[in-house]
Amino acid sequence: MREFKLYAITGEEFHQGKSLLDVMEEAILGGVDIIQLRDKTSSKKEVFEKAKQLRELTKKHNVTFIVNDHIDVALAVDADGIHIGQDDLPIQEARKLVGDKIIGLSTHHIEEARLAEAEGADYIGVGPIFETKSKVDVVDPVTTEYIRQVSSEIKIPFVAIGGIKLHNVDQVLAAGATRICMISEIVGAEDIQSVCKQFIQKLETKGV
Ligand code: TZP
Ligand code: MG
Repeated sequence: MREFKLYAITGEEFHQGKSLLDVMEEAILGGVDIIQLRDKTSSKKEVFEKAKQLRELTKKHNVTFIVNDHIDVALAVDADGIHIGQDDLPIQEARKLVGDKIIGLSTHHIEEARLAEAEGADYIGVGPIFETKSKVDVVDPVTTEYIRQVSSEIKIPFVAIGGIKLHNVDQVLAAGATRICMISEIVGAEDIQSVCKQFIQKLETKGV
């Protein structure tokens, strides 16, 4: 898959009245290089409509586009990939459906990371690093210790997620993360572009 470092996920409950497209375009202009549509409440049809719009936006800006959960929607809009969790289809089955599209998998433990790599995930999510209110069924924070484990052992790309803010991202980078993913800190920001640029600067300062 194409290299990425700043990953934004939609979270419309944080969008402060701005449209989904405006929020994600601001994030892209701020330097986000991969976006994910994550919508746990809308109907399939609504998710499809949003995915279609985001596909167009990401094409225009040459940014990678991932759909959470809905493999059929990802295929219908020709997204670049899907993101699934531990309770979704096994990787091998998802692979049969999506072919060479990107498959990302959320992991919370080194055993899950090892399995994801063995089964052919293209990248893994590593988290939640800190406490977060953005995910309802979230497990306890895995802490930056899990980042250390993954960065020393796992070869496929990984992205740190969960409760990451400008004020704590240094700990995430110090533990070995070179890719970071946020919902609320980016899409809920007053000035989204500025927040993204500050994250990019932090990544660049660490030599990423
Ligand atoms: N997966 C693990 S934590 C999380 C997801 C989707 C939520 C991250 O949201 P935030 O607002 O960046 O903490
Ligand atoms: Mg899922």
